[in-house]
Amino acid sequence: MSLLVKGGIVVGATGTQPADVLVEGEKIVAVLDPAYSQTVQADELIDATGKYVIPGGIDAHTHMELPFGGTAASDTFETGTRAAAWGGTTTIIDFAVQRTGEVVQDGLAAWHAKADGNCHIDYAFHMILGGVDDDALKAMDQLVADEGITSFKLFMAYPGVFYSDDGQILRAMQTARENGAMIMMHAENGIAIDVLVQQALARGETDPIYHGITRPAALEAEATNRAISLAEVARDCPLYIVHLSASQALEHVAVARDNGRNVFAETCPQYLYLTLEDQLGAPGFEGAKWVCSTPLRSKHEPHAKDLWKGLRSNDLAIVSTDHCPFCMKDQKELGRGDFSKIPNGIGGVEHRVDLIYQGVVDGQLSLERWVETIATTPARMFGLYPQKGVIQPGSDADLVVYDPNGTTRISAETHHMNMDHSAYEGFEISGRVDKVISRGSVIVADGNYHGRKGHGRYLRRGLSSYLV
Ligand code: DUC
Ligand code: ZN
Ligand code: ZN
Repeated sequence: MSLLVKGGIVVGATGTQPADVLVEGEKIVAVLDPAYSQTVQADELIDATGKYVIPGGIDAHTHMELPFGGTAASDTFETGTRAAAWGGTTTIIDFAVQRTGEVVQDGLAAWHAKADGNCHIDYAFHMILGGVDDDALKAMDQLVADEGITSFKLFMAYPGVFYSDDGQILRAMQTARENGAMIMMHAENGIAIDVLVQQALARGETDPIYHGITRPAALEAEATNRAISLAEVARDCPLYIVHLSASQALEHVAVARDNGRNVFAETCPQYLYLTLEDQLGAPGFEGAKWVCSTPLRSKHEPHAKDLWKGLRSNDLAIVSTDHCPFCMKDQKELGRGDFSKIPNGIGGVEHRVDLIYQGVVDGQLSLERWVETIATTPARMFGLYPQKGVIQPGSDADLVVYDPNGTTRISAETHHMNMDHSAYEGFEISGRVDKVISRGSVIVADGNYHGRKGHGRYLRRGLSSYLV
Protein backbone atom coordinates (compact mmCIF):
# COMPACT_ATOMS: atom_id res chain seq x y z
CA MET A 1 0.00 0.00 0.00
CA SER A 2 1.50 3.34 -1.04
CA LEU A 3 0.44 6.85 -0.16
CA LEU A 4 1.48 10.19 -1.64
CA VAL A 5 1.06 13.34 0.43
CA LYS A 6 1.08 15.91 -2.31
CA GLY A 7 1.24 19.67 -2.65
CA GLY A 8 2.16 20.54 0.93
CA ILE A 9 4.97 22.50 2.56
CA VAL A 10 7.19 20.08 4.44
CA VAL A 11 8.43 21.62 7.68
CA GLY A 12 11.34 20.08 9.53
CA ALA A 13 13.68 21.20 12.28
CA THR A 14 16.20 22.34 9.71
CA GLY A 15 14.04 23.93 7.04
CA THR A 16 10.82 24.35 5.12
CA GLN A 17 10.24 23.42 1.49
CA PRO A 18 7.45 22.48 -0.89
CA ALA A 19 7.73 18.70 -1.20
CA ASP A 20 5.68 15.57 -1.75
CA VAL A 21 6.07 12.69 0.66
CA LEU A 22 5.87 9.14 -0.65
CA VAL A 23 4.98 6.41 1.82
CA GLU A 24 5.26 2.69 1.17
CA GLY A 25 3.68 0.52 3.85
CA GLU A 26 4.72 1.96 7.23
CA LYS A 27 7.75 3.91 6.04
CA ILE A 28 8.58 7.11 4.23
CA VAL A 29 10.43 6.14 1.07
CA ALA A 30 10.96 9.51 -0.63
CA VAL A 31 10.67 13.25 -0.12
CA LEU A 32 10.24 14.58 -3.64
CA ASP A 33 10.62 17.89 -5.35
CA PRO A 34 7.05 18.46 -6.64
CA ALA A 35 8.44 19.06 -10.14
CA TYR A 36 9.65 15.46 -10.20
CA SER A 37 6.72 13.69 -8.56
CA GLN A 38 4.19 14.12 -11.40
CA THR A 39 4.81 10.62 -12.66
CA VAL A 40 4.76 8.93 -9.25
CA GLN A 41 1.83 6.56 -8.85
CA ALA A 42 0.43 5.75 -5.41
CA ASP A 43 -2.58 3.77 -4.18
CA GLU A 44 -3.81 6.71 -2.15
CA LEU A 45 -3.38 10.43 -2.61
CA ILE A 46 -3.62 13.04 0.14
CA ASP A 47 -3.94 16.61 -1.08
CA ALA A 48 -1.96 18.85 1.26
CA THR A 49 -2.15 21.99 -0.86
CA GLY A 50 -1.82 25.11 1.27
CA LYS A 51 -0.97 23.06 4.33
CA TYR A 52 2.11 22.13 6.32
CA VAL A 53 3.33 18.56 6.47
CA ILE A 54 5.22 17.89 9.69
CA PRO A 55 6.54 14.82 11.52
CA GLY A 56 3.99 13.39 13.96
CA GLY A 57 4.22 14.95 17.38
CA ILE A 58 6.07 13.15 20.18
CA ASP A 59 4.87 13.85 23.70
CA ALA A 60 7.77 12.78 25.90
CA HIS A 61 5.90 13.16 29.20
CA THR A 62 2.52 11.54 29.86
CA HIS A 63 0.92 9.69 32.77
CA MET A 64 -1.87 7.44 31.54
CA GLU A 65 -3.68 5.61 34.37
CA LEU A 66 -1.15 6.86 36.94
CA PRO A 67 -2.27 5.98 40.48
CA PHE A 68 -1.80 9.25 42.34
CA GLY A 69 -3.33 11.24 45.18
CA GLY A 70 -5.76 8.49 46.19
CA THR A 71 -7.12 8.04 42.68
CA ALA A 72 -5.76 7.38 39.18
CA ALA A 73 -5.25 9.59 36.14
CA SER A 74 -8.51 9.44 34.21
CA ASP A 75 -7.16 8.65 30.74
CA THR A 76 -6.41 5.03 30.04
CA PHE A 77 -3.84 4.15 27.41
CA GLU A 78 -6.78 3.69 25.08
CA THR A 79 -8.51 7.03 25.64
CA GLY A 80 -5.31 8.99 26.09
CA THR A 81 -3.55 7.78 22.97
CA ARG A 82 -6.72 8.30 20.92
CA ALA A 83 -6.94 11.88 22.17
CA ALA A 84 -3.25 12.36 21.42
CA ALA A 85 -3.83 11.17 17.85
CA TRP A 86 -6.68 13.64 17.37
CA GLY A 87 -4.25 16.39 18.29
CA GLY A 88 -1.42 15.37 15.96
CA THR A 89 0.70 13.40 18.42
CA THR A 90 1.72 10.00 17.06
CA THR A 91 4.09 8.86 19.83
CA ILE A 92 3.96 9.18 23.59
CA ILE A 93 6.59 8.33 26.16
CA ASP A 94 4.74 7.44 29.34
CA PHE A 95 6.20 6.89 32.79
CA ALA A 96 6.17 3.34 34.14
CA VAL A 97 6.33 3.39 37.93
CA GLN A 98 8.34 1.53 40.51
CA ARG A 99 6.65 2.26 43.81
CA THR A 100 8.74 2.26 46.97
CA GLY A 101 9.43 -1.34 47.98
CA GLU A 102 8.46 -2.73 44.59
CA VAL A 103 10.78 -4.59 42.21
CA VAL A 104 11.52 -2.27 39.27
CA GLN A 105 10.81 -4.98 36.69
CA ASP A 106 7.43 -5.69 38.31
CA GLY A 107 6.48 -2.03 37.98
CA LEU A 108 7.49 -2.14 34.35
CA ALA A 109 5.50 -5.33 33.72
CA ALA A 110 2.42 -3.68 35.24
CA TRP A 111 2.82 -0.75 32.82
CA HIS A 112 3.18 -3.06 29.84
CA ALA A 113 0.00 -4.82 30.94
CA LYS A 114 -1.90 -1.52 30.97
CA ALA A 115 -0.65 -0.42 27.55
CA ASP A 116 -0.30 -3.62 25.58
CA GLY A 117 -2.97 -3.91 22.90
CA ASN A 118 -4.68 -0.70 23.98
CA CYS A 119 -2.72 2.09 22.31
CA HIS A 120 -3.82 3.93 19.18
CA ILE A 121 -0.32 5.31 18.55
CA ASP A 122 3.20 4.13 19.21
CA TYR A 123 4.47 4.40 22.76
CA ALA A 124 7.58 4.03 24.85
CA PHE A 125 8.33 4.19 28.56
CA HIS A 126 10.57 6.07 30.92
CA MET A 127 10.86 4.49 34.38
CA ILE A 128 10.03 6.32 37.59
CA LEU A 129 12.21 5.07 40.43
CA GLY A 130 10.35 5.41 43.69
CA GLY A 131 12.93 3.48 45.70
CA VAL A 132 16.58 3.73 44.76
CA ASP A 133 18.49 0.84 46.36
CA ASP A 134 21.04 -1.76 45.21
CA ASP A 135 18.41 -3.79 43.34
CA ALA A 136 16.97 -0.74 41.62
CA LEU A 137 20.43 0.33 40.49
CA LYS A 138 21.01 -3.12 38.97
CA ALA A 139 17.59 -2.92 37.34
CA MET A 140 18.58 0.36 35.68
CA ASP A 141 21.36 -1.46 33.84
CA GLN A 142 19.00 -4.24 32.81
CA LEU A 143 16.32 -1.87 31.53
CA VAL A 144 18.86 0.02 29.43
CA ALA A 145 20.41 -3.17 28.05
CA ASP A 146 17.28 -5.27 27.44
CA GLU A 147 14.06 -3.27 27.65
CA GLY A 148 14.69 -0.14 25.60
CA ILE A 149 14.22 2.08 28.62
CA THR A 150 17.00 4.62 28.73
CA SER A 151 15.67 7.33 31.03
CA PHE A 152 14.75 7.31 34.71
CA LYS A 153 12.70 9.87 36.57
CA LEU A 154 13.49 10.77 40.16
CA PHE A 155 11.54 13.06 42.47
CA MET A 156 12.96 15.69 44.80
CA ALA A 157 9.30 16.33 45.72
CA TYR A 158 6.53 14.21 47.29
CA PRO A 159 8.22 12.92 50.48
CA GLY A 160 6.79 9.54 51.43
CA VAL A 161 5.52 8.87 47.91
CA PHE A 162 8.08 9.08 45.11
CA TYR A 163 10.76 11.11 46.92
CA SER A 164 14.46 10.28 46.64
CA ASP A 165 17.00 11.86 48.98
CA ASP A 166 20.24 13.37 47.69
CA GLY A 167 22.22 10.19 48.37
CA GLN A 168 19.77 8.09 46.39
CA ILE A 169 19.81 10.63 43.59
CA LEU A 170 23.59 10.65 43.47
CA ARG A 171 23.76 6.85 43.29
CA ALA A 172 21.20 6.71 40.47
CA MET A 173 23.12 9.42 38.63
CA GLN A 174 26.40 7.53 39.01
CA THR A 175 24.71 4.44 37.55
CA ALA A 176 23.26 6.45 34.67
CA ARG A 177 26.70 7.94 33.96
CA GLU A 178 28.00 4.40 33.51
CA ASN A 179 25.17 2.93 31.42
CA GLY A 180 24.45 6.03 29.31
CA ALA A 181 20.91 6.68 30.55
CA MET A 182 19.31 10.06 31.18
CA ILE A 183 18.19 11.10 34.64
CA MET A 184 14.92 13.04 34.50
CA MET A 185 14.29 15.18 37.53
CA HIS A 186 11.17 16.50 39.17
CA ALA A 187 13.01 19.41 40.74
CA GLU A 188 11.14 20.88 43.69
CA ASN A 189 12.31 20.87 47.30
CA GLY A 190 9.56 18.62 48.65
CA ILE A 191 10.73 18.67 52.27
CA ALA A 192 10.50 22.47 52.47
CA ILE A 193 7.24 22.48 50.50
CA ASP A 194 5.62 20.11 52.99
CA VAL A 195 6.46 22.53 55.83
CA LEU A 196 4.86 25.40 53.91
CA VAL A 197 1.80 23.28 53.14
CA GLN A 198 1.27 22.38 56.81
CA GLN A 199 1.70 26.01 57.86
CA ALA A 200 -0.80 27.21 55.25
CA LEU A 201 -3.40 24.63 56.26
CA ALA A 202 -2.93 25.55 59.94
CA ARG A 203 -3.76 29.15 59.00
CA GLY A 204 -6.94 27.97 57.29
CA GLU A 205 -5.58 28.63 53.80
CA THR A 206 -7.25 25.72 52.05
CA ASP A 207 -8.20 27.01 48.57
CA PRO A 208 -6.51 25.68 45.43
CA ILE A 209 -4.41 28.82 44.98
CA TYR A 210 -2.41 27.87 48.08
CA HIS A 211 -1.10 24.87 46.19
CA GLY A 212 0.87 27.35 44.09
CA ILE A 213 1.75 29.69 46.93
CA THR A 214 3.27 26.85 48.97
CA ARG A 215 5.45 25.74 46.03
CA PRO A 216 7.43 28.95 45.44
CA ALA A 217 9.71 29.42 42.45
CA ALA A 218 12.70 29.60 44.82
CA LEU A 219 12.14 25.97 45.82
CA GLU A 220 12.00 24.87 42.18
CA ALA A 221 15.18 26.85 41.50
CA GLU A 222 16.96 25.45 44.56
CA ALA A 223 16.15 21.87 43.60
CA THR A 224 17.10 22.46 39.98
CA ASN A 225 20.46 23.83 41.03
CA ARG A 226 20.98 20.97 43.48
CA ALA A 227 20.18 18.41 40.79
CA ILE A 228 22.66 20.10 38.45
CA SER A 229 25.33 20.00 41.19
CA LEU A 230 24.67 16.35 42.00
CA ALA A 231 24.90 15.49 38.29
CA GLU A 232 28.23 17.32 38.15
CA VAL A 233 29.51 15.22 41.04
CA ALA A 234 28.34 12.14 39.14
CA ARG A 235 30.85 13.09 36.42
CA ASP A 236 28.35 15.13 34.38
CA CYS A 237 25.62 12.52 34.32
CA PRO A 238 23.05 13.51 31.67
CA LEU A 239 20.25 15.40 33.37
CA TYR A 240 16.86 16.45 32.03
CA ILE A 241 14.70 18.75 34.13
CA VAL A 242 11.01 17.97 33.61
CA HIS A 243 8.11 20.46 33.63
CA LEU A 244 10.30 23.50 34.26
CA SER A 245 8.06 26.44 35.16
CA ALA A 246 10.11 29.17 36.85
CA SER A 247 12.50 31.78 35.45
CA GLN A 248 14.92 31.20 38.32
CA ALA A 249 15.13 27.47 37.55
CA LEU A 250 15.67 28.22 33.88
CA GLU A 251 18.54 30.51 34.82
CA HIS A 252 20.35 27.59 36.50
CA VAL A 253 19.81 25.40 33.43
CA ALA A 254 21.11 28.16 31.16
CA VAL A 255 24.28 28.61 33.22
CA ALA A 256 24.95 24.86 33.25
CA ARG A 257 24.45 24.68 29.51
CA ASP A 258 26.72 27.68 28.95
CA ASN A 259 29.33 25.74 30.89
CA GLY A 260 28.98 22.85 28.46
CA ARG A 261 27.15 20.55 30.82
CA ASN A 262 24.86 17.67 29.80
CA VAL A 263 21.84 19.49 31.18
CA PHE A 264 18.55 19.70 29.30
CA ALA A 265 15.05 20.82 30.16
CA GLU A 266 11.45 20.78 29.01
CA THR A 267 8.52 23.02 29.71
CA CYS A 268 4.79 22.42 29.18
CA PRO A 269 2.01 24.47 27.57
CA GLN A 270 0.39 25.18 30.93
CA TYR A 271 3.39 27.26 31.99
CA LEU A 272 3.37 29.20 28.73
CA TYR A 273 -0.33 30.09 28.79
CA LEU A 274 -1.86 29.72 32.26
CA THR A 275 -1.17 31.58 35.50
CA LEU A 276 -1.41 31.37 39.26
CA GLU A 277 -3.86 34.25 39.45
CA ASP A 278 -6.14 33.64 36.47
CA GLN A 279 -6.49 29.87 36.67
CA LEU A 280 -5.29 28.48 40.02
CA GLY A 281 -6.85 31.50 41.72
CA ALA A 282 -10.24 31.10 40.01
CA PRO A 283 -13.21 31.62 42.38
CA GLY A 284 -14.35 28.89 44.74
CA PHE A 285 -12.96 25.45 44.01
CA GLU A 286 -12.57 26.05 40.23
CA GLY A 287 -8.82 26.50 40.61
CA ALA A 288 -8.52 22.77 41.38
CA LYS A 289 -8.60 22.14 37.62
CA TRP A 290 -5.14 23.67 37.42
CA VAL A 291 -3.48 22.07 40.44
CA CYS A 292 -0.33 20.51 39.08
CA SER A 293 3.31 20.31 40.12
CA THR A 294 5.38 22.23 39.40
CA PRO A 295 2.61 24.82 39.82
CA LEU A 296 1.40 27.60 37.55
CA ARG A 297 3.40 30.77 38.15
CA SER A 298 2.43 34.39 38.75
CA LYS A 299 1.49 36.56 35.80
CA HIS A 300 3.15 39.47 37.61
CA GLU A 301 6.55 37.79 37.16
CA PRO A 302 8.30 37.15 33.83
CA HIS A 303 8.10 33.33 33.84
CA ALA A 304 6.09 32.78 30.65
CA LYS A 305 8.11 35.34 28.69
CA ASP A 306 11.35 33.72 29.88
CA LEU A 307 10.10 30.24 28.99
CA TRP A 308 9.33 31.29 25.41
CA LYS A 309 12.78 32.85 25.25
CA GLY A 310 14.27 29.62 26.62
CA LEU A 311 12.51 27.68 23.89
CA ARG A 312 14.02 29.98 21.26
CA SER A 313 17.52 29.77 22.72
CA ASN A 314 17.35 25.98 23.29
CA ASP A 315 17.85 26.28 27.04
CA LEU A 316 14.46 24.59 26.90
CA ALA A 317 14.72 21.79 24.38
CA ILE A 318 11.24 20.28 24.38
CA VAL A 319 7.59 20.99 25.04
CA SER A 320 5.84 18.02 26.66
CA THR A 321 2.46 18.04 28.35
CA ASP A 322 2.94 16.18 31.66
CA HIS A 323 -0.52 14.91 30.72
CA CYS A 324 -1.98 13.72 34.04
CA PRO A 325 -5.75 14.25 33.83
CA PHE A 326 -8.20 14.10 36.71
CA CYS A 327 -11.90 14.85 36.48
CA MET A 328 -13.39 17.43 38.83
CA LYS A 329 -16.09 14.96 39.83
CA ASP A 330 -14.86 12.38 42.34
CA GLN A 331 -11.19 13.20 41.69
CA LYS A 332 -10.19 16.86 42.05
CA GLU A 333 -13.08 17.09 44.52
CA LEU A 334 -11.10 14.92 46.94
CA GLY A 335 -9.32 18.14 47.86
CA ARG A 336 -12.33 20.36 48.54
CA GLY A 337 -11.45 22.12 51.81
CA ASP A 338 -7.80 20.99 51.68
CA PHE A 339 -5.75 21.88 48.60
CA SER A 340 -3.06 19.34 49.54
CA LYS A 341 -5.53 16.53 48.78
CA ILE A 342 -6.29 17.69 45.24
CA PRO A 343 -4.74 15.18 42.83
CA ASN A 344 -1.92 16.95 40.99
CA GLY A 345 -2.21 17.07 37.25
CA ILE A 346 -3.44 18.76 34.09
CA GLY A 347 -4.54 17.00 30.92
CA GLY A 348 -3.33 18.36 27.62
CA VAL A 349 -2.02 15.57 25.41
CA GLU A 350 -4.56 16.52 22.72
CA HIS A 351 -3.61 20.18 22.50
CA ARG A 352 0.19 20.48 22.62
CA VAL A 353 0.77 20.61 18.85
CA ASP A 354 -1.88 23.34 18.46
CA LEU A 355 -0.87 25.34 21.52
CA ILE A 356 2.75 25.53 20.43
CA TYR A 357 1.71 26.35 16.86
CA GLN A 358 -0.08 29.33 18.38
CA GLY A 359 3.40 30.39 19.53
CA VAL A 360 4.40 30.51 15.86
CA VAL A 361 1.37 32.65 15.02
CA ASP A 362 2.16 34.94 17.96
CA GLY A 363 5.77 35.41 16.82
CA GLN A 364 7.31 33.47 19.71
CA LEU A 365 8.82 30.61 17.67
CA SER A 366 9.75 29.90 14.08
CA LEU A 367 7.91 27.17 12.19
CA GLU A 368 11.02 25.01 12.29
CA ARG A 369 11.45 25.48 16.01
CA TRP A 370 7.82 24.45 16.51
CA VAL A 371 8.53 21.14 14.81
CA GLU A 372 11.84 20.76 16.61
CA THR A 373 10.39 21.25 20.11
CA ILE A 374 7.33 19.04 19.63
CA ALA A 375 8.78 16.21 17.52
CA THR A 376 12.40 16.19 16.42
CA THR A 377 14.15 16.96 19.69
CA PRO A 378 11.97 14.58 21.74
CA ALA A 379 13.00 11.84 19.29
CA ARG A 380 16.68 12.71 19.53
CA MET A 381 16.64 13.31 23.27
CA PHE A 382 15.10 9.96 24.04
CA GLY A 383 16.64 7.59 21.52
CA LEU A 384 13.87 7.37 18.92
CA TYR A 385 15.62 9.22 16.10
CA PRO A 386 15.55 8.79 13.10
CA GLN A 387 12.75 6.25 13.32
CA LYS A 388 10.61 9.09 14.66
CA GLY A 389 10.68 12.88 14.61
CA VAL A 390 11.76 13.51 11.03
CA ILE A 391 10.41 13.27 7.49
CA GLN A 392 13.05 11.41 5.56
CA PRO A 393 13.39 8.12 3.70
CA GLY A 394 13.54 5.21 6.11
CA SER A 395 11.68 6.92 8.93
CA ASP A 396 8.27 5.78 10.14
CA ALA A 397 5.47 7.41 8.17
CA ASP A 398 4.13 9.42 11.10
CA LEU A 399 2.88 12.62 9.51
CA VAL A 400 0.57 15.48 10.35
CA VAL A 401 -1.03 17.64 7.69
CA TYR A 402 -1.53 20.95 9.48
CA ASP A 403 -3.82 23.66 8.19
CA PRO A 404 -2.52 27.15 9.04
CA ASN A 405 -5.81 28.63 7.84
CA GLY A 406 -7.94 26.44 10.09
CA THR A 407 -9.13 27.23 13.59
CA THR A 408 -9.25 25.00 16.67
CA ARG A 409 -11.59 25.83 19.53
CA ILE A 410 -10.64 23.97 22.67
CA SER A 411 -13.48 22.79 24.88
CA ALA A 412 -14.46 19.89 27.11
CA GLU A 413 -17.52 19.62 24.88
CA THR A 414 -15.40 18.60 21.91
CA HIS A 415 -12.14 17.19 23.23
CA HIS A 416 -11.42 13.47 23.30
CA MET A 417 -9.56 13.18 26.59
CA ASN A 418 -11.41 11.47 29.42
CA MET A 419 -11.88 14.66 31.42
CA ASP A 420 -15.00 16.53 32.47
CA HIS A 421 -13.33 19.92 31.97
CA SER A 422 -10.58 21.45 29.89
CA ALA A 423 -7.60 23.34 31.26
CA TYR A 424 -7.76 25.43 28.06
CA GLU A 425 -11.53 25.91 27.81
CA GLY A 426 -12.36 28.63 25.29
CA PHE A 427 -8.88 28.89 23.79
CA GLU A 428 -8.96 29.52 20.07
CA ILE A 429 -5.93 28.42 18.04
CA SER A 430 -5.17 29.90 14.63
CA GLY A 431 -4.37 26.53 13.07
CA ARG A 432 -5.82 23.06 12.87
CA VAL A 433 -4.75 19.43 12.65
CA ASP A 434 -6.17 18.32 9.31
CA LYS A 435 -4.88 14.77 8.89
CA VAL A 436 -2.82 12.41 11.01
CA ILE A 437 -0.92 9.43 9.67
CA SER A 438 0.59 6.84 11.98
CA ARG A 439 3.04 4.37 10.43
CA GLY A 440 1.40 4.82 7.04
CA SER A 441 -2.22 4.54 8.23
CA VAL A 442 -4.47 7.58 8.05
CA ILE A 443 -5.97 7.75 11.53
CA VAL A 444 -7.50 11.24 11.50
CA ALA A 445 -8.91 12.91 8.39
CA ASP A 446 -11.15 15.94 8.07
CA GLY A 447 -12.71 15.62 11.48
CA ASN A 448 -13.18 11.85 11.38
CA TYR A 449 -11.34 9.18 13.31
CA HIS A 450 -10.09 6.05 11.57
CA GLY A 451 -7.57 4.70 14.08
CA ARG A 452 -7.93 1.67 16.31
CA LYS A 453 -6.67 0.48 19.63
CA GLY A 454 -3.87 -2.01 19.23
CA HIS A 455 -2.37 -0.19 16.26
CA GLY A 456 0.19 1.45 18.56
CA ARG A 457 3.37 -0.53 19.20
CA TYR A 458 5.85 -0.47 22.03
CA LEU A 459 9.08 1.27 21.03
CA ARG A 460 12.39 0.17 22.46
CA ARG A 461 14.53 3.25 22.73
CA GLY A 462 18.25 3.77 22.29
CA LEU A 463 20.42 6.24 24.16
CA SER A 464 20.04 9.98 23.66
CA SER A 465 21.50 11.37 20.43
CA TYR A 466 22.73 14.41 22.30
CA LEU A 467 25.42 12.57 24.21
CA VAL A 468 28.73 11.14 23.09
N1 DUC B 1 3.16 16.43 38.57
C1 DUC B 1 1.85 16.47 38.30
O1 DUC B 1 1.26 17.55 38.20
N2 DUC B 1 1.18 15.30 38.19
C2 DUC B 1 1.80 14.03 38.25
C3 DUC B 1 3.15 14.01 38.75
C4 DUC B 1 3.84 15.31 38.75
O2 DUC B 1 5.02 15.35 38.98
ZN1 ZN C 1 6.95 15.56 37.98
ZN1 ZN D 1 4.93 14.09 35.18
